[in-house]
Amino acid sequence: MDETMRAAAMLREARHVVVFTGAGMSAESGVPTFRDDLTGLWSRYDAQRLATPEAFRDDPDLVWGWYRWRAARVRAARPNPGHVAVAALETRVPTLTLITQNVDDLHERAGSSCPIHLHGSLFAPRCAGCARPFPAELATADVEPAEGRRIAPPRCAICADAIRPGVVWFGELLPEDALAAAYDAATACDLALTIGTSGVVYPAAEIPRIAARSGAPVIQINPERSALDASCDLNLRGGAATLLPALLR
Ligand code: BJW
Ligand code: ZN
Repeated sequence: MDETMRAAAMLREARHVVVFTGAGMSAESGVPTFRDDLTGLWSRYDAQRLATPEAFRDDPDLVWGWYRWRAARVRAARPNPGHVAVAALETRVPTLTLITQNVDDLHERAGSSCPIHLHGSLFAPRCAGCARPFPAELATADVEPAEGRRIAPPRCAICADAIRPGVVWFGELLPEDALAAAYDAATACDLALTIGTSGVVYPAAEIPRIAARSGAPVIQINPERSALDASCDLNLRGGAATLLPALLR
């Protein structure tokens, strides 16, 4: 039996599946990953200048403009057949917990019911001062802003502080409830699927490792080697948009 067929058979038997996704899940929708050599965001941008609280404090217009550009790109993108397959899987297994590191909304748009967003969302801006949510529609440009354009963030109507993207930057804590729910699911599941993540950003990268330590087989979908290879029982080398639909056939 080839590896894809073995993985499909394991999925059919499973009672509680954890699906853990990273940027590679949305790559075939045209959303850039972070660490891929040529197309990854961090090959063109300095993470320290864009994805830290210090970066936002030092140059809010640069950071806000960059996130507006990314949000507009995601709005123009569509879920790929991999997202659709993950949503379909939810109807086939008794319990499925979808845990994503992605800040896009492509899982939701493909029909997944309530993904756990470990790193927040491009579409949930909030006040940097008082944390009040800010209406996303007032923060999203209709037209994709030019890449690299500075845009001044809107101001909070209550405390006048700057509005910031509702994502988790380096050095910030992950949302406590989301992380706890993810850890619980990883401990309880009887099969985990890790898709399109390099597995180097913590604490999220613990999720498949916790599943493995708890005795669940872990299947990885990634065209390249990753830091998670050694924790996985099956390493399926290929893109999410091709392999995931094949697993459900
Ligand atoms: C395909 C494909 C296709 C391509 N199909 N696949 C323990 C050890 C060391 C460091 C730390 C540690 N614990 C904490 C840290 C510090 C830090 C960290 O992890 N640093 C390491 C990078 C060294 N973590 C944090 O700071 C976290 N906070 C925290 O720990 O708080 C406690 C604390 C506070 C103070 C001090 C210390 C601790 C927060 C992490 C937040 C991460 N935020 C980002 C940005 C979000 C906003 C935004 O989008 O701008 O989240 S960084 C970025 O990386 C983003 C992603 O969610 C995350 C993971 O990336 P992902 O998804 O894996 O993407 P890539 O690009 O890396 O990989 C893509 C993969 O897809 C590749 O493998 C491709 O091959 C594959 N692929 N095409 C399938 N078609
Ligand atoms: Zn405020």
